[in-house]
Amino acid sequence: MTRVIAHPNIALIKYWGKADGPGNIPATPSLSITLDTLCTTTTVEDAPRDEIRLNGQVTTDAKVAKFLDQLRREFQVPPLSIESTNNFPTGAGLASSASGFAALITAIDAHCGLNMDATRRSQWARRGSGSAARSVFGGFVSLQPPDWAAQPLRPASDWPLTVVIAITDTERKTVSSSHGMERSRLTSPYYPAWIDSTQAAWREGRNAVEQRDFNALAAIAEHSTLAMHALMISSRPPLLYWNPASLAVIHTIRGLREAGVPVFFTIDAGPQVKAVCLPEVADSVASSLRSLPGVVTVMNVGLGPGASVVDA
Ligand code: 2P0
Repeated sequence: MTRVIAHPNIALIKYWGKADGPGNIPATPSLSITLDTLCTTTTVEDAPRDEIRLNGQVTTDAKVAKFLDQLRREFQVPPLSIESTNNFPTGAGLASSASGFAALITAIDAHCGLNMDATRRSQWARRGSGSAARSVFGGFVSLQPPDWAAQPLRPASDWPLTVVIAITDTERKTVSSSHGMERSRLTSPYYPAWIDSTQAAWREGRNAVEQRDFNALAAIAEHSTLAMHALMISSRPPLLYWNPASLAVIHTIRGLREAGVPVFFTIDAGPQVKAVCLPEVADSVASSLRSLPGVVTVMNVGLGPGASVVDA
């Protein structure tokens, strides 16, 4: 039996769209922060046949089945019982597939003695889910060409930030990210502009992280979020993930920053809004967001480590 913990990550420079061809290669580079507190715990053990349990329920997950098929084309992997539990809502824009696949490949690698280094694990995690490549590492992480393995930029301890997560809906999303990306690629008139502009945004984000320049990171991260959602909204049919509470949170965060509070927002393929801030303002940001109508829960989380084996 091998048990692994991995944390979700939040992209500050977003990935939305895939390159042509195999390997689940993103069309654009991205940059993220790995969280603490929220986690996926995955346990694998030998079994007579594959069995997957997610949050206590037996499931037939097509993405996991495809992942195992691909892995078995290159490695000796026996039938496995895989049990994966999230301590946060699954499939609701909180990056459960990122922590999920980072945990899964780390657990299988350790359990079956595949001898992968972190770079190889990141590339394999990416095949399961693009954003999962980044959850193999902690702190500030970049995912870029040419090898499309994630690279750690700075450990969490180098630049402590707090992420105040405003949950506005805990339902599973109705369109998966993979389908949403394909829809945007095929139907949005803005898709070419998105592809053209993301390289420069990624470089700007990387420089801001290298220099620990909060205001520069705030400006480019909010721009990346809004550009991605403009792309989503301009798809046909539209991918409109925000609800009224999401918009109220955006306006509140913008108002706080105009008043000098070091905080910015980021939003993924769901209605939750994450407020990234310096730790000293986190409690006051959280109480501003908690009082907004439609905000169900607010959680403060820090930056955390990469995927690791906790029990073998
Ligand atoms: C990201 N997202 O960079 C972006 C921002 C959501 C919005 O990566 O198809 O689950 O499995 O590669 O990684 C979510 O998509 O998609 C995602 P697949 P994934 O974090």
